[in-house]
Amino acid sequence: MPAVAINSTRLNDNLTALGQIGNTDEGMQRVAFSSFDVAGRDYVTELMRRAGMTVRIDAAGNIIGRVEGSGPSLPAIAMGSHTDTVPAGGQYDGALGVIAAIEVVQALADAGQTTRHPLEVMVFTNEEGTGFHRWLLGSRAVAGLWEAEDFSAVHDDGATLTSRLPDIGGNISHIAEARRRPDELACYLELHIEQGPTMHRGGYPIGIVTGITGRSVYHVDIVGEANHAGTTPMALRRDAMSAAAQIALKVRSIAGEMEICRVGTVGSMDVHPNAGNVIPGRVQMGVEFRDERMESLAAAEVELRRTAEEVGHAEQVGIAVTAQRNTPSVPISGNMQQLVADAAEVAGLAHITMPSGAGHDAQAIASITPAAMIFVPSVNGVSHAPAEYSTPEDCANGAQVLLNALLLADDR
Ligand code: HGY
Ligand code: MN
Ligand code: MN
Repeated sequence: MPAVAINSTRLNDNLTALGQIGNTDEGMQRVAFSSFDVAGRDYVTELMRRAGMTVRIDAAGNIIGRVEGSGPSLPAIAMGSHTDTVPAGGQYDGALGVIAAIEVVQALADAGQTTRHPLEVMVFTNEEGTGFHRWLLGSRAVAGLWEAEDFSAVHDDGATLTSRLPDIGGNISHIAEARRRPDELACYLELHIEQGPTMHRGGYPIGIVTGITGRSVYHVDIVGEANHAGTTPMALRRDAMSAAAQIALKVRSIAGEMEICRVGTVGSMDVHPNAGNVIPGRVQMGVEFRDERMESLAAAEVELRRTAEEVGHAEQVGIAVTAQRNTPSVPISGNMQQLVADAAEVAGLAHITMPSGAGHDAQAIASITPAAMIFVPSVNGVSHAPAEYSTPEDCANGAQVLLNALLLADDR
């Protein structure tokens, strides 16, 4: 099939328009299941219809757009990503992959080109896991990877997932119907911003992802004794905050000086009663480790639990470490990497192979069909923050490589 060009102006205009939905002075608040999320879903659904797709919502609330192919019943080539953002997030994480996938279908329609394979664009529910702490929620439903903790998930605000799924057109009692069989899909392609500094620093316009990181997440609950900050002698304190501080520093050293795993983060902390003149009686922390090697994540967990034991005794506080989720790392196959390299060559763009330190829907979908990821640079490597930015040219390059990869896959 002759080369087809994406429309860079239309791509970037649509990306900018989506970026206004949920944009506040604290960054993007288009968090899953919020009214901003629903507005963003409505917007991309309209773009999908305009591109000639039939659109349906599956039981997990995933938005599935589809155009038929010219060939006899072939499996679909799927593209996609997510439109939900982290709180105070950026305008490109997820959004670029969705808008570019729609642009690819629109550009083919404008060129009067029909691929042999049917095409599907998938917008996955709650990729970030915000609120329910169950990330890749929609893509894991498509891959048949839901666990008991997904069905019983309760939002930080107390609402059950059962009650919230209908807000985005889902229905938890029919989740099994969201599962796609491997023979329904030929492959899955996801364009995403790098969310790190490598490509921007190295001047590479295209990244070929070699693998997607593993991630282990823990809830650490520290119970000490609330008491008066002014009258309680230091030796008599059972201070949950000083225990939390020691654990937070240990998480950094597990990934830093000790180099047990690639990265470690304490991203959330709830202090009770959170008053300046009260010794905290309780602190709840979110801890996560990431590494491509699952044995490194296991070693990090051993060290975290050992530290909790030690600090618990020293501070006379109770510390409960609960494993919330363990997501396996996923390698991208050589021939799917080659597909992206060939697509970049067609576009005349330099490229670099690299692992993904961020998690992605592709790591769920890879369990049912061959998957590939295409990266474009994040300026200064910033992501999950309002300063997240990718240039219109880089976004257009990524969308063109996505289209080229789709056409190559269609021929193969
Ligand atoms: O956290 C991540 O890696 C992704 O942005 N959900
Ligand atoms: Mn993200
Ligand atoms: Mn993302």
